[in-house]
Amino acid sequence: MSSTVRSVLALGSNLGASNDTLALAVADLVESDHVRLHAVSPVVRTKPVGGPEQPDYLNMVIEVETDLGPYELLAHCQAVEDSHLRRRTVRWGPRTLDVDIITYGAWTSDDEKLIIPHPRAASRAFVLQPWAWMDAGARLDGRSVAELAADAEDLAGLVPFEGV
Ligand code: PH2
Ligand code: MG
Ligand code: MG
Repeated sequence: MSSTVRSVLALGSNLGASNDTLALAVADLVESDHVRLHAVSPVVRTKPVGGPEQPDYLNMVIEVETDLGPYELLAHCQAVEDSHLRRRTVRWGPRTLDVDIITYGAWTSDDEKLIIPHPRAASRAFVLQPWAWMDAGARLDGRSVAELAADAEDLAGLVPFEGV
């Protein structure tokens, strides 16, 4: 890989064998010659935020190093979602696998297809808390990710994943 960027990806699943799906998805994401795994967070169990009544989620974040452009990385994440039978029906509805790009280096975008940093990440403990555990010095929107996590409304519904 020539010129590379560090990117934080958030993974979530609340349908099917979620822990297996997350593990396979991380492997699928970094199997590409264009993506290297840099860091992995713990897995957390979280109460659903928004959407219809649905099962609890398992969430985690990873940091990758990539020479893919942001839209290429988005297509790669969506291909991994599709390979885990992701269906896009209900917004914020239950899903086998969600892979969201949270940050892509220092790059920012307001494009409707790809908003970076992720527009809701700064208020979501299910992204922020595993991220803070993975990288204690991480910052988002000029604030510490650990501090943002402490302020997030959904923090109370988050527990470390203790197995099935
Ligand atoms: N993803 C959503 C909506 N709500 N809630 C939790 N706990 N975890 C998620 O990953 C999640 C959510 C939309 O992507
Ligand atoms: Mg999402
Ligand atoms: Mg998504």
